[in-house]
Amino acid sequence: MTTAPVSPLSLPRFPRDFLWGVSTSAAQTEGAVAEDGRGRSVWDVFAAEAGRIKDGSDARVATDHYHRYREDVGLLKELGAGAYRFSVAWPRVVPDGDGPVNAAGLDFYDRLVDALLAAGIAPVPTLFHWDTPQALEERGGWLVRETAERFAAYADVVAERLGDRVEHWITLNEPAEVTLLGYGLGQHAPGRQLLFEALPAAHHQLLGHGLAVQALRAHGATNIGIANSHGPTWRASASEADTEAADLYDLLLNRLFAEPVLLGRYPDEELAALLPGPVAEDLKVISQPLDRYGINYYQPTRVGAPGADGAGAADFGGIRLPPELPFAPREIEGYPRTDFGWPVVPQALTELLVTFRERYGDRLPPVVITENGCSYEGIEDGERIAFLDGHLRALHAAMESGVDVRGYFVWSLTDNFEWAEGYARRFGLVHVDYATLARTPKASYHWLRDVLREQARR
Ligand code: IFM
Repeated sequence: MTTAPVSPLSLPRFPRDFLWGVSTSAAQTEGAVAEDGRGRSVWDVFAAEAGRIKDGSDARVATDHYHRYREDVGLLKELGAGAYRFSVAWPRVVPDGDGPVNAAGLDFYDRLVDALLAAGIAPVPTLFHWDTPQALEERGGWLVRETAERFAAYADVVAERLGDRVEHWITLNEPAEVTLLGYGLGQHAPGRQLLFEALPAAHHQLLGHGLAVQALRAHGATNIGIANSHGPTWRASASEADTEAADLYDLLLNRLFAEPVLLGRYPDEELAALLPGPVAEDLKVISQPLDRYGINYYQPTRVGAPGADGAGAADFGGIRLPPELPFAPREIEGYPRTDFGWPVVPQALTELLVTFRERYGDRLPPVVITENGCSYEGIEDGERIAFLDGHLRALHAAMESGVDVRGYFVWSLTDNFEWAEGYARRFGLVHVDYATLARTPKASYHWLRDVLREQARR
């Protein structure tokens, strides 16, 4: 795809105190998986199994952020980022998920936070971005309640160490993907294929979120959010069957993760009845007030009933759905696509935000877009510039129509380990040569730097 140059000067003006940031995660960037006492994560184990990662790679080195974080902080500073969302690797801090704390692991985040603050960048740690300690997985992982409790204990340890300097906290990243891809379909770690029996993993992550909020509050935290992945669900047609299928998909991927947090209830009673434990009591913990609601937005999804013409012809950006599910993906036509095959639909971000405001009203805290980005090859990445420009305009349109949005984080700072896709998908503003680990800012990095300068000047 070729794109015309988009001037950084032509974007509408965002509020002065708008938080401009960039997101990454530990498992995708840090590497150093066996250093300084880090324990094993489910992703270490999963990636070591033949056939799990499409290019046969793993994240033992990744972008070597663990050793090169100062260079990465330098890139953030030169970019003009106001905030850096990274994740803390649970197995680096509590190697077995339970038991002794690894002081050397905590020291790394201590150094990173100090380096960010010295560069004038707000640290935004995410406590869980998919790297469950393997030892906990062997005791049932997120399928069991104990993992939520261990997560809260770990949150307490991190808050104790970093809480004097960190203002913004995120508990979980995308519990929907962990549930669907990790426990439902087995395409991500821990590789379980439980279909609807994966639902306890959703409940226990949400409970872990609520318990972690309590732990963070006990340390005085005043800016806490969750990063949920959301996107509009478009029905394949107005037929009853397609409408039902799309509604179910929307319920499972959007409402199942938003409503316990925002409304204190599950969107469907039959579904809630499948969940383990004292669900009504747990929902009180899960729905404590948040200061921010993080949304990771990438694309809308078009869904219809299975079995009809065209059903199953599409996949969800590399994710294969088994035919026995009661919904099936359909192609979204008429839009450009990223190299990952994801449709580029900026206006769906406006639609999503307006829908959330209409659905949840004043139960929706101020929103932060905690991830948005695209995978393209090349350093002259005009397509990424067009993507970011389009999505920032769509975000601004939602704000103009009254949605309270306080920040926007690009996924991602550097190219990195894209889970089951390995290193084949490049989401970075900065190119990484995986043979030398050299970082080279792409055209989109320079463009965003100019956008941020221009926004700060106005
Ligand atoms: O790389 C991932 C990230 O870890 C979670 N959100 C989506 C990104 C792109 O697939």
